[in-house]
Order: sequence, then structure tokens, then C-alpha cells
Amino acid sequence: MKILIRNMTSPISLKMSLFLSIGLALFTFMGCKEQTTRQAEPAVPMAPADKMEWWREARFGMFIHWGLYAIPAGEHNGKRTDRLGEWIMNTLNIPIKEYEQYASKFNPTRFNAEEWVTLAKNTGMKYLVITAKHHDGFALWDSKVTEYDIMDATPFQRDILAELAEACEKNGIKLCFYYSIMDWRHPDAQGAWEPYYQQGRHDGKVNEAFPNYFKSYLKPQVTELISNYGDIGVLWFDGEWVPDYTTEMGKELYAEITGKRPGLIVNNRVDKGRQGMQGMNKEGDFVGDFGTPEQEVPGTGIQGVDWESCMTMNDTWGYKHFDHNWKSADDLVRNLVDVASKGGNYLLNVGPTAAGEIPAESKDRLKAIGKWMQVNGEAIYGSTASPFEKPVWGRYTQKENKVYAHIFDWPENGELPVDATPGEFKTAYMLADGPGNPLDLETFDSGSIVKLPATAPGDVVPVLVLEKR
Ligand code: JFZ
Repeated sequence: MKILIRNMTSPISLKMSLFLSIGLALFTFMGCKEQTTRQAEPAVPMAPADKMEWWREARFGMFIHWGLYAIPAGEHNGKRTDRLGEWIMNTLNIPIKEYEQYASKFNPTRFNAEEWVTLAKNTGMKYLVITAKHHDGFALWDSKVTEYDIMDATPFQRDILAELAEACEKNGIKLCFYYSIMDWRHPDAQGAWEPYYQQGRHDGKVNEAFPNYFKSYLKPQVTELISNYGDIGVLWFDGEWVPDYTTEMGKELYAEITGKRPGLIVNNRVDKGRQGMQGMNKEGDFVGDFGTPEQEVPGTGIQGVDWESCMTMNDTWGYKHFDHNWKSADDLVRNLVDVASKGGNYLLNVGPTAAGEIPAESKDRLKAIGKWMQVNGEAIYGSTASPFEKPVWGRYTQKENKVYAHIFDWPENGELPVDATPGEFKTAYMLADGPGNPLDLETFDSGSIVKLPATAPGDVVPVLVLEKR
């Protein structure tokens, strides 16, 4: 199974995935230490002990990539990008002045915050992460530090984040913000040799004006995001790989954010140290509350580390009108289960159109996932990584005194071998049928066998509950 972007084709992608492979290994290795050290770190005020609780309980969220790039939708002046839709400014070398024109055309009159939020809710998602500002630098909210935002630069003039905040509050969904550190438009945030919206060549040389952008633009914007939109859940940073951004800036930013809002969760991309995980040589020389891996992790998860896998439904984050390479709803359910079985969260992306609509293909898939979650959500919410190695027939999750067997491949003879210490489980039943319908459970030295109903239920991934004594 592929976690995350299958065709990450940005110029930095190769380097990034290399960093990440090494990074994830180190991350895994350092997991436990990292937590104890963070708690002992006096520079950062103590976060509430249960800061991660809602996030671990949630397990499933919606990623929304939305911005000016929804207008070209992958095609500018008759040229199509074969890469990510939200990278079009960079990929097609669109000059700043020319790209800015899209702002005057951004008028998503069909945007309805309540609709998006209830869609997420009905899918069984518990939080929503929206691109408040992506690499192109355009702000979806009423930002006081720039005119390049939804209020000043577009005919729409509605604060998208404010409307989402209200709908989220009403529906019990946690609102979270993605914020790109890299900014292709701000004059002080350009590459040392040439603007980042072009190929972004820098040869490791830094832009001396960048600290000014960091101090007088990035930080004030982040302050707006954490101050004006209620009880937001996560700040999801990205674009930290530009050489101008330093590990000191990341630490400073993390300390400031958590100082003001100790309960706020911040992803690890706030820290440069993550990108150069090789440089993460000192114990605890790393900030951020959860990892953002992009690849398979061990069958029994990464102990002691919180992480979240984000994923597209097709091959782009931002809307592209000609990308029809959709994953099936069944695959998406299996991905969600796979991630949960390894102890992670699943952040599934939608890329709304310039009109403000989530594509029908995405909605159909979300509805199918929601149907599965309605019956089987218990095996996902608040679950932790599988206690056993990955079985051939599917995945496990666990919670309290229950182990959940997620059956990808229904056994032909109806007999499902499950790992267990002898006598570990007292009953087995299908989650869809309830404990009133127990199944035969035979225990051997090496495990147990459950006699499943002869015919597989129609559900894409039927879930078997194994209750411990
Ligand atoms: C970044 C963005 O560039 C992209 O547009 C999208 O928003 C995605 C969610 O995040 O892409 C990345 C960032 C990091 C890696 C790969 C893609 N990485 O570490 O391998």
C-alpha cells in the first residue's frame, strides 16, 4: 500500500523522500526519548498532559487544499502541469504579477462551510486541516499584515476560515490550519539566486531578508491564526525545507505558539531538524508533536510516537480538472484501517474547485467511507496499534479489552486464524452483528481460530471483535 503522494514530482521530492526515509528510521528509534525530553524541557511551558488526547481519539481527519490554484485547476494559458495542482505557479514558472491575477477572479460563490463540515462529520472525520496559506502565499482569511488575502484581493470578500470556524464549532469538528513557511510571493522570502516560484535554485545560499519575513509576516500571520478562529486544534506547517528557514526559527516558533496556546498541537514540519534528521544528533533536539511520515511503518506501529499519514484521493492535493486517477473507496477504507492498525492518524485530502465545491468523485468516496465508519467506527476511534504482527488476511487494531480483526480477505473455509496467547479471548463476534451473536472460538497453543459466518458480509472490510477475559 502506498501511504501519501504517489507521484510527488516537485523538484524537491527526491531529496525529500531520502531525508524522510532516514528521518523516519531515526524518528522511530528516538521515539521514547523524545517524549521524556520534551516534558523536561523548561523553555517550553508544560502542555496539558492530555494535549494529544482528542487527536489520538479522532484517528481520522479531512485535509483541504484550497486556494487560487483551484482556478487554473492544473492548466495555465493552455499549458497543463503533469505535477501537483497547487504547485502550478512553480511548475509552470508563472511570474508573481501574472499569478496574482487569479486573486481578482477568486469568487467561490458555491462555498458553503456547513456543507464541507457536515460532509467531514458524516464521513466519520473528527478534524479538518485547511490550507490557510499554501506555497503561493495567498491567505484564505482576513489577514491584517497583507493585502494578498481573501478580503482585500478578491471579489469574494468572505473570511473562509471564520465561516469554517463557526461551522466546525457547531458540529463538534476540530478546525486546524496548514501554513506554508515557504512563500513564493513575499519579496523577502525569495530564494537567494532566483524566486522560489521559479525553480527556486539556491545552492544552499540564504536570503538575508528572510528573517524579516519570518518576524514581520510569518509570525504575525500565525498569531492571527491561533488568536482569531476559536479553539483550533493543530497547526500543520510545511515548506520548511527552504535553506533560509533555520532550526532556531522552528524552535522559536514552536515555543511561541505553545507558550500562547499550550493545548495546540504542532506537526513536526515546524522544525527544520526534521528535514535534516541526520542533524538530529542531540537528544531532544527536535520540536513538534507528531510525525508526518509518507511511507509504510512496521506492522505493530511506532511505539511512543504520534504520527499522521496524509493522502490524496487522486494524484494531486489542489484541484486539477483533468486528474481522474481516483483511488477506489474500498482502497481508502483499507488505507484508513492500515494506518490505524499501525497507531497513526489518517488525513484524507479533498481539493475543492474554484466555485467552492468538493468534487463529486471525492464526495462519493467520502460517503462510502462514512457508511463503513458508521458500523465499524468503534474499531478506529481511540484505537491503538495492532498487538500482533500483520496477519495475512487483514489488520488488527485494539482498544481497552478488545482486539479488532479487520478482515480484508474473507477465508474461503470460514475459519479465521487469529494470534492470541492461549485463552486470551473469551468471545468473538462481528462488530456489525453485536455481542448478542457470538461466534465459535477455538483456542490452541499457537493462537485461536474463529468460525466466521459462511458468507462474507457485503461490507468492504468486515470487523471481528475479540474480547479479552
Ligand atoms: C507538501 C506540499 O509541497 C504539497 O503541495 C502538499 O501541500 C503536501 C501535503 O505537502 O509536499 C510535501 C512535503 C514534504 C514531503 C513530501 C511532499 N516529504 O517530506 O517527503
